[in-house]
Amino acid sequence: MIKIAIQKSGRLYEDSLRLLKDCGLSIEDGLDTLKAEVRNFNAEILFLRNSDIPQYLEDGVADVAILGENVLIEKGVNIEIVERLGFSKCRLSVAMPKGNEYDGPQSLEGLKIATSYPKTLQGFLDENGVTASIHLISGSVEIAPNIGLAHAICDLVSSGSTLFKNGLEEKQIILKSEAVLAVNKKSLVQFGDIINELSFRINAVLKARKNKYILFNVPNEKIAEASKILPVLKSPTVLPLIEEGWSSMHSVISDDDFWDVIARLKAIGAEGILVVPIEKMVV
Ligand code: PRT
Repeated sequence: MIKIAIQKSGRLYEDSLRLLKDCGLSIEDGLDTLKAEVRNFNAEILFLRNSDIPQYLEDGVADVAILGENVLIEKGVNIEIVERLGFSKCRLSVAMPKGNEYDGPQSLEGLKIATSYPKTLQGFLDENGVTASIHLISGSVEIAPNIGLAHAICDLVSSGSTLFKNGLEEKQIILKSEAVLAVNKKSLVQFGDIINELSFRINAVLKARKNKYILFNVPNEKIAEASKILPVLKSPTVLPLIEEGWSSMHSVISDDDFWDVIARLKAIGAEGILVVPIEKMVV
């Protein structure tokens, strides 16, 4: 049985649980807040603090985990990332009070920078040959410049509204992060089959989320043109309609191409365009 760690509560919790459930794992909603059984998969779920997960992975308490890549990098553990999961996206950035000049990393020379990510920040400073003093704070980093504790901060940013509210400007992105599926390398040897099965299912769910199934009708003479518009997996399915001279075409399109493809199909005379979500996608 493998032990899968996810965040106990916080930004990653709901998306992590939903992903595992979409992969068909039937997770007991028991009273135990530390772990839950999975009825139909050879696994157990451990609910842990996101920031503690790297250590639990490294110690082999958990075999696999869903966690923020930023904490893996900060802890510097030797853990393998198997999948990037596309949620909880953020960046670790240096920010300074509005109006402060910033002409690159050298502008941080001699400054005091408050952060909860000292190792990642130190790595960035070293790479750029900058000497600055790092002030470790565990929460509410963004108030540090306003209370005179630091000249700059290095913290996670997603919408940017926390920086804005505190009169700070994002000056330098140090790291881009998202939720990842990470695995202890020893567990990969011991439980390779189960972990590969989990990774395969996650892949199928993520691909499905990024794509839509599209169906539409076109005059037969437009089939070739419509095929060129569709960025298809192989080639589109074409079925004759009862109405003489018309066909129905089916294909898969990515969310990124969606509006562009629809507009171009309409322009060549496609009608009755239906777009349907895909539950799982195995290619
Ligand atoms: O206690 P535990 O260790 O489980 O979690 P936590 O309380 O330390 O973290 P939590 O739940 O807040 O975040 C968990 C993970 O979510 C982080 O490690 C990141 O991988 C990811 N994530 C994504 C974020 C953000 N976006 C984010 N915006 N984590 C924190 N923030 C904070 C940031 O620190 C700042 O205070 O949100 C504020 C900025 O947000 P914006 O939208 O105003 O820019």
